[in-house]
Amino acid sequence: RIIPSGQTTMDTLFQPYRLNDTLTLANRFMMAPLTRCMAGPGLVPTEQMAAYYGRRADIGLIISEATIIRPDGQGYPNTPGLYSAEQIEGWKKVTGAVHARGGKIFAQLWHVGRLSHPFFHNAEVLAPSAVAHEGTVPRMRDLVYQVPRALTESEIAQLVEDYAQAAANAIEAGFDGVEIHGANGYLIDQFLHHSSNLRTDSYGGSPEKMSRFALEVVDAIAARIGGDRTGLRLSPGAYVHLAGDARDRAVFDHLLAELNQRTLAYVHLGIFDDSLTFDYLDGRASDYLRARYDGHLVGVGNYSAETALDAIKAERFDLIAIGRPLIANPDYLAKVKKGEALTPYADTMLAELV
Ligand code: FNR
Ligand code: 8K6
Repeated sequence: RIIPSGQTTMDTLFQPYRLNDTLTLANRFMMAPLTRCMAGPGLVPTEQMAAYYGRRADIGLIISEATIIRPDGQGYPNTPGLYSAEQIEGWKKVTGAVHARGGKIFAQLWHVGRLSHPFFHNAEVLAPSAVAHEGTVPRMRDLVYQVPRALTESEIAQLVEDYAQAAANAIEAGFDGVEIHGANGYLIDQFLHHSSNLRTDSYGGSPEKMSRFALEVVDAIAARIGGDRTGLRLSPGAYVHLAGDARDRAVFDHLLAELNQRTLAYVHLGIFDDSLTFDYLDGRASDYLRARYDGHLVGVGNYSAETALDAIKAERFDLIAIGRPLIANPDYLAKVKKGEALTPYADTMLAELV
């Protein structure tokens, strides 16, 4: 019998993948975190969200939509939270639906920093430095981003504690772990880039100091729930919400060397298209991470199952996160397995949780 070569090689993606002693995934696919702005009153996850995630439970590891750790971390309407008892109860429906179908799910922990707006919480907008992001909140064009107030060191300590508490809440809500959102120009990333971090105290001014907040969050969460249940998303190449600077490279060089001294579940690139190249990274952000990070690396950004397989065979990364195709195809995995055509993604699909 002749086995079509495409099918046998595709098997690589469908084999179980061991992350660590705690977690073995059913396959190498992850669902990329996808903000859907569909949480209910009190930013509580809904039954519809539980059904939406449950339909995708065949994916090796689902990363939830970004979920705010406290009210002033919000930057978009109806994004879910993980700081109230009601939110924890709501998430139990989601994790229950995924686990009932044999799946695994991490919560992505989020604080948007300077990309917040008092419209959402009536509080101050806080960030590493008093530097505004120029522009307006997407889909809420009347809301102009403000000049944030620079965090004090004691406020930073409180934030670290709030991340750790949200991680503990995630475990209480039944999540298998958390992914720290350190990417895409949000709070943690704002510390890691020179254009948004002008501090001269122990959180800015050198690669070590600029990395400090990210590492404190990693360490506090790992101490609370275990490094084996903790992932981290990073955008070493600035491509959205902040400007890149050639000096940022030294920050990520330092951060990744420090991460190699720790045990995490994985590092996940944050990007929309992995064909993007960055002068100061000498190419693609994924290749830069691969060269410096020793642990499991998750690739993402405009990949099909076929191009992901090629990249994994070339050892460019270990796992593949799929975003937009999974919005359009709840049955993505079954379709790929059978070689069926996928429904193309369109932005209009964001209006509904299919
Ligand atoms: C995203 N992305 C994203 N990233 C993240 O870290 N947290 C999030 O909540 C979101 N939300 C989000 C919403 C929507 C509607 C889109 C399209 C994207 C980025 C996402 O995880 C992924 O990196 C990109 O979509 C690229 O992967 P695909 O879509 O090309 O497979
Ligand atoms: C290049 C854009 C970078 C965006 C970063 C990720 C944030 C995602 C925000 C997506 C918003 C989706 C809103 C859906 C609302 C539907 C309302 C009908």
